[in-house]
Amino acid sequence: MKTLLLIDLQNDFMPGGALAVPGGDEIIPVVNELLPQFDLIVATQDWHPTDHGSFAINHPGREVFEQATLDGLPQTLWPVHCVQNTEGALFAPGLDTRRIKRVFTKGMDPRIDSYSGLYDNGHKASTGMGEWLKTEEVTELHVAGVATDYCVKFTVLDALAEGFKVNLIARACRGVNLQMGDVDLALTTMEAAGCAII
Ligand code: VGL
Ligand code: ZN
Repeated sequence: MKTLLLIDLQNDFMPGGALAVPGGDEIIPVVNELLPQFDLIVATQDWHPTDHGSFAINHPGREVFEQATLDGLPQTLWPVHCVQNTEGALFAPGLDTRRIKRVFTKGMDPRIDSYSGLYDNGHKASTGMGEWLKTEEVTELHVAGVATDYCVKFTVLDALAEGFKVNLIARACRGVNLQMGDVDLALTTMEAAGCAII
């Protein structure tokens, strides 16, 4: 089963969204064009409650993009984004979702963030994605989506650690680059961990 994993292609990560990823909309047509090459398409959705601990607004006196601590882990404080059942959490309207077989939501526990599509940032709870892919006898993944330096990176690293062969489709990914060079660093980190950047 040639498998494509789409990370967080949601309105809030598109230009004009609450946590816009520069050029995020440019990859939608690229992804649509890739779909026919795959037998199985799986997606993640960032899916936060309003009281989520990654939102700066839930840390009185703290600002967006500051560093904080959440559940004992370093945490970037984000604008309110991808709140469950809101417009911003929906898949980008141009994305052809018809062949997405499963969607795995993440980030529902207010006490911890979940960049990876497989586990929360503390590796305490699984989303079920890795287990499900294994029951489907998937051994290799192609990954596309946003953000290269957050959810894409941590999904790739967890998938590699779970024993999947992972290919990152670079032209179908975009990053935040909160600090200059973050995307390049993410690519280097994924490659060093065994991911093929294609
Ligand atoms: C993401 C920051 C916060 C992502 C999600 O999809 O990369 N980044 N929540
Ligand atoms: Zn989030």
